[in-house]
Amino acid sequence: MIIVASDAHLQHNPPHEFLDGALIPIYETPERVAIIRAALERAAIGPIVEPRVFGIEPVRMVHDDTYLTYLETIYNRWIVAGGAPEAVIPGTLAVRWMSQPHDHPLAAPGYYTFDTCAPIVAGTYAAARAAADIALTGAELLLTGHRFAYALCRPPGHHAGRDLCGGYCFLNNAAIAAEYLVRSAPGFTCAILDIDFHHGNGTQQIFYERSDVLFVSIHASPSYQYPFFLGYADERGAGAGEGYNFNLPLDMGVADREYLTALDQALQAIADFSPRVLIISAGFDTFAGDPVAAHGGGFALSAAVYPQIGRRIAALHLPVLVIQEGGYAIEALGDNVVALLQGLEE
Ligand code: SP5
Ligand code: ZN
Repeated sequence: MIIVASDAHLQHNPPHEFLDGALIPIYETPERVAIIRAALERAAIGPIVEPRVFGIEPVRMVHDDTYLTYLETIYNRWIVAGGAPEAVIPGTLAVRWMSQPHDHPLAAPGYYTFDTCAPIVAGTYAAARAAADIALTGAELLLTGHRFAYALCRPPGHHAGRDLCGGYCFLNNAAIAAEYLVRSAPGFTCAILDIDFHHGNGTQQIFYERSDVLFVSIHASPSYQYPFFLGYADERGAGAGEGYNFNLPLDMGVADREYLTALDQALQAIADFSPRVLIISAGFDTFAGDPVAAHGGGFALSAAVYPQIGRRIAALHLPVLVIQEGGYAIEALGDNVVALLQGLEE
């Protein structure tokens, strides 16, 4: 298993997020990557390689130019306009009947952000671009014949839409990799299986009207969990994409057995689609006691479930790119990542 990682994420280190009405130290920290890397090295999972630099084009295939310019420039513009230097966090949000585009540095964050948990600092855009390069490098490894690759992306991506950031996500790494793969040859297809605790609202939006990328997500039901406003079972895709979006929302407190039942349903849908490659949006906030999932009610998965998830995914006999998303139970995060990857390779 080849691992793709870099230190570029260190530039993205906001001090806080505004979570459920409280300004708190951010859960999505650089330490997450350090802990995962240490566990990968300890377990000797495979060589760790630096990402190749792909440039902006594959990113533009997923995200709007105006949004990319926003991400690249907002921190400096925000500071000049009097915004707090700690991080860009929107105050006024563009919603429903008041959603005119706005370019004022203190207003634009409310147009391009859907929550208060995606703080932007000076290095955020560079870090997010490096994470996209990590995912793209993983995709390229599959195209050159590798069966498995692991993209250690930070910041994560699955909440980011075409022109929206939120939930610690700025660029949708999995979507950028999927788009790159399906463009690599005519008729190429890709499935994305999202096993982060939270619904991958951004990935769903990006591919909602597409039949070449199947999106399947297992997550806490939006009836009680973030991102609340998307991720229900009746969202099945639209237009040409009808039938190519599959959500499996689960109840609070779900444990290994129920989770694996949902996983088997997800894997059956992927087998029926029969894609050329599979991308896993791999979050580990499904783990019992994850502190972010605990806000509102989490799952109760044990450490023993992650190798089983890996084994069941591997049984599809597809090339697999694992892309890192969430996971905030720091003490267990590295071991859980290793467990999933070892299960895949068994
Ligand atoms: C990549 C990733 O895992 N992002 C997760 C971001 C979640 N942040 C917000 C969580 C808010 C939970 N509040 C729920 C309260 C329900 N009563
Ligand atoms: Zn998550």
